[in-house]
Amino acid sequence: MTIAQSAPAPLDVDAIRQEFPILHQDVRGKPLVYLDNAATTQKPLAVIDRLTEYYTTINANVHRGVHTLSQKATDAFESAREAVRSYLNAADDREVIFVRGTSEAINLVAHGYGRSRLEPGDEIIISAMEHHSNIVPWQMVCEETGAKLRVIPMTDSGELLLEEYARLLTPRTRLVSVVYVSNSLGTVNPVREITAMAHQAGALVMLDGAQAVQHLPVDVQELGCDFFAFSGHKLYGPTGIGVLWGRQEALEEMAPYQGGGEMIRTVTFEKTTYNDLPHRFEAGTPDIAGVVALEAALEWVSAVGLDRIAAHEADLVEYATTSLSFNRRVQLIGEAKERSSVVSFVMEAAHPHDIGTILDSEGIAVRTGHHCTQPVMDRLGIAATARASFAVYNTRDEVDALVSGVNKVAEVLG
Ligand code: C6P
Repeated sequence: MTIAQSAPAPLDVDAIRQEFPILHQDVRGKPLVYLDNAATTQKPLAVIDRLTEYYTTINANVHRGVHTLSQKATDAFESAREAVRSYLNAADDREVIFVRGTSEAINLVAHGYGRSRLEPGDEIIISAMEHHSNIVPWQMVCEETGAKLRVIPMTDSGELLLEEYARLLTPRTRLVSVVYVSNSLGTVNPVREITAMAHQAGALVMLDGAQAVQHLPVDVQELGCDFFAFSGHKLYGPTGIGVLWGRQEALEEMAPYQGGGEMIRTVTFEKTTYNDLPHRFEAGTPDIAGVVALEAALEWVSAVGLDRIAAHEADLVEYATTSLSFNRRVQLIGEAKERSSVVSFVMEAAHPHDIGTILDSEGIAVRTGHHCTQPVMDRLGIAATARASFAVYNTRDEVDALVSGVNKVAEVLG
């Protein structure tokens, strides 16, 4: 097969943009250029309509009623669980736990696994480029149990040092939790290798997929990990809904995280017995509308095609990287060989906050700050970066607008 034959067909980005009403507005008198997609993506009409349809036709509580609406809501809810199973190629839909987002998914594992399995002297390994959501829950659980946190170091260009990781793995290692795609550097980590090495040492593996599922096809069985977390709102879905996938045996070993309705089988004042998977980890009324609309988001992404999305975004990242490099005051942060959809940079004599403010005056939305990865900033000796992050609806014209905006920053700040 030639390269031309195997390359995915290009996207009709104009048509895609028509599906995102929010993009068609002016901000500060200029057409909105939304480049803050790693924080949250905008939502297509298919997702917005599904939310409206849910609330206007079948809204009721799930798993609780014999009445028709409750049954329809339950069917829609469980249909979304099956859609997530299929999206991740999980073996069984009981392995799909609905949570609020990646942060809650990691907290669930840290506390559920930590409380039932960790002992003083046990070790958890994370990496130097974790989001705070994949640091703080482990620190909390280490404090409670006497386990120790170990950190895989990284290079200046933002790549994990696997030989150091190999040295950190010991018979005391219980769990390795690593980000698949870094939100502040864009690095795509070699998670298959990381997982295989952890398993050889007898440790479980959790992957933070918050910045992966919207850019790369994810097959949890092929990755071989034990837990995988993602947020719906970074995948063109609603805020407030996310997923923890866990291998059935790994989930079975965990203590429940929160108590309440739905997660129980029987309750007396003397003793409670717990429900089966997945309900054991879903206490209380879930975000039913969010779950139902998440299915619409997965359908939408699958219809566009992750291979075409990835190819389009790779073009934008390369174009942005090259174009920004012409400005000698720009220094790119994060230059790993494998990267995805994030371009982080600093500028000589310009604080990232000022870069963000001046870009906003041009209608351009980027994120500035430490991106909830303070240890990454400390490691690189910087306080913050400006970050442009891309989605399927972004265009080369928008990259041109970003580059003009950055040139204006250089002019204004002298
Ligand atoms: N990163 C960003 O602008 P929640 O907030 O639970 O949906 O996701 C947390 C999270 C976990 N891991 C990674 C790699 C992430 O990027 C995020 C969220 C956003 O980069 C908000 S800080």
